[in-house]
Amino acid sequence: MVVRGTSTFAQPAKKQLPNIVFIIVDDLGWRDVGYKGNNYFETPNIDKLSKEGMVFNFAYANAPNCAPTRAALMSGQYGPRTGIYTVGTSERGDAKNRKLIPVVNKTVLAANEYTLPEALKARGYVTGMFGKWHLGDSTGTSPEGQGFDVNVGGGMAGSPESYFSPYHNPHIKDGKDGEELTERLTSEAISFVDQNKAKPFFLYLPFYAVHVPLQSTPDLIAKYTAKPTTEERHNPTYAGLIETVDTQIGRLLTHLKENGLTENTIIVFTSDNGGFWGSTSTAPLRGSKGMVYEGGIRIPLIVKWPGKIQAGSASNEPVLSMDFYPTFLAITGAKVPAGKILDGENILPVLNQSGSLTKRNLYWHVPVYLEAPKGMNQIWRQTPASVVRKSDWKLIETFEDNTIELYNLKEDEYEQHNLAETYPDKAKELLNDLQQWRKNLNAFVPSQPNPQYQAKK
Ligand SMILES: [Ca+2]
Repeated sequence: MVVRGTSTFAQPAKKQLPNIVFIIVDDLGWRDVGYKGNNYFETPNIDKLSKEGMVFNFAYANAPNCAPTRAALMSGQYGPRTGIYTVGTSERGDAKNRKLIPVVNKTVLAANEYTLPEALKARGYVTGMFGKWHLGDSTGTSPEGQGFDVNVGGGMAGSPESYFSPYHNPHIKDGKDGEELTERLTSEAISFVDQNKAKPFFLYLPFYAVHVPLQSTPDLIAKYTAKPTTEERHNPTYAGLIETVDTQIGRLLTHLKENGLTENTIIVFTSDNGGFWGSTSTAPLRGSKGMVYEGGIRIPLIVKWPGKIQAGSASNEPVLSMDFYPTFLAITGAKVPAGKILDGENILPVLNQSGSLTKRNLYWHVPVYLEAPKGMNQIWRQTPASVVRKSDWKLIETFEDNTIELYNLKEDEYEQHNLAETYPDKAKELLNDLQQWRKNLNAFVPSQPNPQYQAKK
């Protein structure tokens, strides 16, 4: 019998909806954290978080660099739908070295894109972002235009001009000289929590750290200069940046605890691409930021939700940045307009260990050129390519010479043995999947020769 006037709905009341805190550290490599066995960098707060939630061993960024991953996170879609494939122009490097004409890249997420913060806001969430946006800076495409009630620091910039005030950032008022940016963004986030703790809130905390320019305080640089280093991890300034991020995450989590918000808050900790070659090492994975090998796309990921996600658990399920959009819809009951396409999958069954995901392929489409950083001793980090991961298999199709690489990630996590000729049927199967996926999404494939190209003699 239904009694009128009493609440018998399964849908949680708005004040019972879980808060969401989404922390994304820029360019943080998959092993730049203590809980992954790194003993040069010190991340005690992040390590503690890893014991309180679920750690993902095969979390992937949607792209090997910043803007396209953020576009996927906010839109819930693959690159061919948003048109955001890279940072800035796709015609990086020297024209005479580019065999093909790459895709024309978009740098702004379309104003009419129904974003994750818009969906959560419509569900009754207060939404705030503190840090790097990188997806637009005009009416409709700024953080405010895409669903954030509060924005501190977010515009088109992909990196800070300085980690110390004055920041020269039009979206954040300078503090006293020498104030540190990561600490300031965290203070702003804490104020946001204080002002909105009675309501459900979505706190998006995309730190500018640990992206270049590498800057830290003299005491932290001195501390890490004095530490024994390894061949791969030797940059004390980068280590200082990481420690500052960790300290500030600890401060935020303590603040949530002191305000009784720990139990009803989901915490996500992740990165937007693999570690940057100039700052850190992704070894023993192959490649680094900007490349489609595992080192360029594998990222740390922890999700904590007391009572719902088992503390100290781990998952080998491959997941992508864009999976959080449908996951948060499932958790909160937020809705999207009819016709809105979401390419990701709700990973709640993995998080609460109630089931498994569909047998899906993961795709990356990078029809762009990305030059190698100075000192890397190669021309390109990445030439136009496409990738599919199917179960333990990963196929990379590179368009300049139509080369195919096939790796078995279970046997060969470090992508050392190209099995394309050993298993031609498997290569064909994955290539067919990849080509069909590109066709379904009407993805641009570079094929026009670049008239400026000069073949090497
Ligand atoms: Ca990045």
